[in-house]
Amino acid sequence: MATAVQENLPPSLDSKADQPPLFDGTTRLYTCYTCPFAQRVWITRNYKGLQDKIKLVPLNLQDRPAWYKEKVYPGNKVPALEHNGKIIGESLDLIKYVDSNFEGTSLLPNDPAKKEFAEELFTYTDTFTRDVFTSFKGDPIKEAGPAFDYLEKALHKFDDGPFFLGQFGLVDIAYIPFVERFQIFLSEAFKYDITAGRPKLAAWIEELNKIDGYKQTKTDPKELVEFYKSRFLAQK
Ligand SMILES: N[C@@H](CCC(=O)N[C@@H](CS)C(=O)NCC(=O)O)C(=O)O
Repeated sequence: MATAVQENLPPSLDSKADQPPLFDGTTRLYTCYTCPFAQRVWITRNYKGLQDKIKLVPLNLQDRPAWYKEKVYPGNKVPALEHNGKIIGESLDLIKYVDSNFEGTSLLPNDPAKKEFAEELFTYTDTFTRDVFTSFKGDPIKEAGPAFDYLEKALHKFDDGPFFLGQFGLVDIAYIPFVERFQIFLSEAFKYDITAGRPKLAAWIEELNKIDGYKQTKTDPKELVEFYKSRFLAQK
């Protein structure tokens, strides 16, 4: 596994940047370094050792190039993947797509009980993020608790490893970009430690932080706190 590759990350493209060639046979991940959805695909790519197969094309979302919506992805969001003459979006679809269409360690289990639980957890991601984001406007200690308890309980289900399905895989990748941000912000803005009284969640985060393919994708905590403060706490 080529997970220890330390990449020089390319600079983000803004509205003045030229469009990279489209459909020239290169596989490109249109991304943004601070986007948690795009981070899911970035981790998958890194962990599978696909740094040379999938080229990062980071965008500055605040000053987005017009060609992105017009020529590349009408949805105008990141992530999007250019592969085999097509553009594909949606992070949860993309992590599964990258896992099954490229070489490298498979990140979904074969065991039917684990497969079923994986789908349940993929489905819960939107509820999880919505509930926690909503709590920022109220009392997160009370209102976000159940969402983190759900994860704690889920982490108890399989005991053959510290990850959701025992071994590291796509379910962990789906959650970690959000849990990373929530942990930083809840601690900084509300003095709320999401791992207190949740030993499985604490161990899960600790184990993830040993994975190079993830470490390289982590967001800048200071920038995140400023961004979330302005977005969620400004009118309080
Ligand atoms: N459901 C999409 C959400 C992607 C998304 O919302 N990305 C944000 C950045 S974090 C974006 O591109 N926002 C730009 C916009 O909405 O104009 C996914 O899972 O890929």
